[in-house]
Amino acid sequence: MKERTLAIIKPDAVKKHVIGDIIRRYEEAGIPPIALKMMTLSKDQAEGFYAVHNARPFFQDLTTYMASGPVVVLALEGENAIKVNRDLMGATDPKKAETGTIRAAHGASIEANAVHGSDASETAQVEIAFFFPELKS
Ligand code: IDP
Ligand code: MG
Repeated sequence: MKERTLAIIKPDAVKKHVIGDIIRRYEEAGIPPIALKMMTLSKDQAEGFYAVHNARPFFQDLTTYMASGPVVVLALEGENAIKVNRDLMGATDPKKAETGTIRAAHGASIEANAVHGSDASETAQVEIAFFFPELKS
């Protein structure tokens, strides 16, 4: 099924100059971007985006980190885009991520782990609307 997912190239990956490598992986996996923008999140935007995690002990660190520098936000589209992207990303902790995944290649730590990807179709819809309200299904 053709579907959409939201990805974010996080500040650590932007600083490492691997935007191009990461977008190439999306394209080669059949989930090219249909919308993208580079921006620096405010702390408020980062907290809004990660609101589901607001009870987690790392919430303050995570949202400070996500607002620490430019990110690239992308809406990706393709067959099974949500799962295809989660498989491309690898495990949350780059040390546990499978060889060949984005996080294994570029993640610096469990927090600065190179990319975000929606985890289910409901969250994908909410997350795409958060950054691309103009994008209609
Ligand atoms: P995911 O990005 O693989 O879906 P989530 O559990 O949804 O992982 O966590 C959201 C983000 O919060 C992670 O990508 C990572 O940046 C950060 N994070 C998750 N667990 C930890 C932790 O134990 N310490 C610090 N940051 C974490
Ligand atoms: Mg998640």
